[in-house]
Amino acid sequence: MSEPWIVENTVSDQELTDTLQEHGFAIVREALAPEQLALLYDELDQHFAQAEYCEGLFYGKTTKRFGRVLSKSQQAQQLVLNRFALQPARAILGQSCEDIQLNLTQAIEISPGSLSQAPHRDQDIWLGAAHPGEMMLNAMWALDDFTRENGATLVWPGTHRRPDMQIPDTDGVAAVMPAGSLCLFLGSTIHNGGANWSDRPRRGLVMSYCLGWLKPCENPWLSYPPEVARDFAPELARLIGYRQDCPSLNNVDGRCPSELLYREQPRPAFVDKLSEEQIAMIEQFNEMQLAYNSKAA
Ligand SMILES: O=C(O)CCC(=O)C(=O)O
Repeated sequence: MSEPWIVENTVSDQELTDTLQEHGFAIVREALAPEQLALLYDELDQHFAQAEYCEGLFYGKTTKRFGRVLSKSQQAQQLVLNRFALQPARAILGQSCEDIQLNLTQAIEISPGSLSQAPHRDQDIWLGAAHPGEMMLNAMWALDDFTRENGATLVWPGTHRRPDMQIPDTDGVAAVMPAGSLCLFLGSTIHNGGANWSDRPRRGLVMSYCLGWLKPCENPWLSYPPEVARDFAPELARLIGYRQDCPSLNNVDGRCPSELLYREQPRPAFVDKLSEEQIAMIEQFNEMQLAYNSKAA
């Protein structure tokens, strides 16, 4: 019998989001068409070959990683917008922000002989942030078949409900899935990269989404400056930070950063973006001032 966190690629957005929230993770089998996977693999292959091994206990000395993936692969740009990742991200994270954003893009190759990574929760990168809701959603795209032997991501179901991080005393569930499948896991879910006991590397691509008001892990504007982001789909450009949230978060000289991409004639700077409640409060305050001034005159 199939595990309850595994769904087919015919799943509805709602069912996928519910599965993810129930278990802290969900696997969409064969989320990519074979042709799309082949193109993605080809685009990333040379970058994996050139990438250096990481340093340190956490990243692992027998693991290769690289970021700035959207500049290296057009297919990867489409993955960010893929409905299986983006819709649950919007449904879950969108409850706590005006708009969500891309947290990082990271390609990961685990070499044969690698030990399991330390179990962790990705949301702990924002040390000390006490937010009651979810802060992050990761989409791990399997570029190779993920197996128990070759280092499939390990996930601890239900750990997204724990108030704090503890090293689990049980085995994690291996996200076993064919290449082209997707493992979604919340930033609050304990997981790690598995040990690779096979004789071939295991490649995966992580696209991570987070609340729009957090500092993203991968600096989006230096990774994708305006001359690069201009060629991205407008929705993708928004996700990497070319947007302004109410009232003025993320502005450039009082204007929305998207104007750096598309507008030859800039709009006026420092234009209010207020909620109806804020407008009503300011109007009331101004009426009070006028009444006071007319009495004093
Ligand atoms: O490679 C994987 O399967 C997961 C890696 C991971 O969780 C991480 O590096 O934070």
